[in-house]
Amino acid sequence: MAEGSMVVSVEKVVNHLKDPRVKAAVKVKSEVLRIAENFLKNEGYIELLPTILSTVTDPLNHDVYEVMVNYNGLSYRLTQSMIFHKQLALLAFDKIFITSPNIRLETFDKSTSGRHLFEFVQIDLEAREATREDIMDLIERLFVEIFKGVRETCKEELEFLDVGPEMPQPPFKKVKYLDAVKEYGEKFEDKLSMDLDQPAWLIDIPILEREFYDKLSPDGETLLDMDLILPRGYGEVISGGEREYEYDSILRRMAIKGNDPEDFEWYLKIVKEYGIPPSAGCGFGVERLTRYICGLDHVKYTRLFPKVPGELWV
Ligand code: ASN
Repeated sequence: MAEGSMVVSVEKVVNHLKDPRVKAAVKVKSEVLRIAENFLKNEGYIELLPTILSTVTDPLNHDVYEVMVNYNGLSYRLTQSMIFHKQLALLAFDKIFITSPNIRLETFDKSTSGRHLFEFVQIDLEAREATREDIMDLIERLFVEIFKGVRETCKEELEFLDVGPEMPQPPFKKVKYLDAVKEYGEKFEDKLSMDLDQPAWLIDIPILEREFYDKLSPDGETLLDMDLILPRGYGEVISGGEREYEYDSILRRMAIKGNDPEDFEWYLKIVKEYGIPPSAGCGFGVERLTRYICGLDHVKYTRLFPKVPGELWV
């Protein structure tokens, strides 16, 4: 066993299963899922089932341990996000979403962040011809719906947790990444989050701070993308943006980020030979949003079987 890793005892697992905080949070999360799925279907989004194994997955912008699954000599990866499948799915439908389990084998220093699980779920959505503004507007309306909904259907649980989640009040403030750096310094996310009392969009993220697939803005230096930052230290809950969709631009962006085109062979072949449409989308962390609504100090309380970085759970 590597240094810093830990096998969780059976007693701790059972205590977690019986923890009334966990029970309340899991009920709230179940309602968040129901409300989000209904809302998106009413907006014309088609639900896809998740892809778990894939030849291409999100390279991410931070270090995680790589997972390859060897299947009789064929190599698969575990899904870190469905970004490329979302873009390809728009060859079939105009608007799609997935309640998507992601595996990201985070480094052990993330175990105490309160925000990381190495198996988590995001509601991942994408819309053909959409702009970043369309997606921000959709999410703001969705958040109002979710908060309204859980206040009605989870009264008992929210009372038990002693939280009255504050209603989101759109439109959310927009903060440019470089302005946040000026105000709070390079590692600004926690400080910015602590200063907020409503969610805020972090926009115009510099090219090297993000993956190659978010679209370059006409300024040539920042991207047409966004994160949603929750208030009071809860931090990032959404990332998304408009996407690169032209073969040459994608290759240029891969070169800037140092991604190897060989790792994305299938995706690149389809983009080159058939084309994919312009789109925008985002994904929101279901556990992170639930943690915020429930006022909990760690996302692990939002799952019965949480995969905390560095720990072996059932
Ligand atoms: N789901 C995100 C997006 O749509 C990507 C991610 O999870 N990193 O941009």
